[in-house]
Amino acid sequence: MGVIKAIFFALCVYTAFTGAQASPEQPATEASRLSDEQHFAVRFTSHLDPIAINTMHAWMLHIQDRSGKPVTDATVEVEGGMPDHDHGLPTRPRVTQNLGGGDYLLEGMKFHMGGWWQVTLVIRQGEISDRVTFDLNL
Ligand SMILES: [Cu+2]
Repeated sequence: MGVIKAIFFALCVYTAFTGAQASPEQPATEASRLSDEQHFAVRFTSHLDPIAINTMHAWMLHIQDRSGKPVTDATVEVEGGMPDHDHGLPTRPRVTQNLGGGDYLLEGMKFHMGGWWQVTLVIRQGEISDRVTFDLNL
């Protein structure tokens, strides 16, 4: 184990024991949310249910515009991490398929420890760019 990795790990263990209690109640394998500027309504469904630690899996995303019409030409980038631990996702998930009808396949999801995670999708459609954040308590 490299030094950086060891420090990172120690920090995670430390914060896991001293960590804030502010994490959300809801673990979720499915959730819907409006984007920050309300351009999009986004639903994710995890193919892994319940979401298990350290298990690579995929999510299905469904994106609608504010009138409820499926958004079929969006690009999506993924950010995320554990706010209490100050680290990001252990993988670099990305949308690998636009399945049509507003559905997108997001592959490479993995969470390497229990606790409060946030996953943010940066969605772009033409000139519009907006973000939606999902909270998960694993
Ligand atoms: Cu952590």
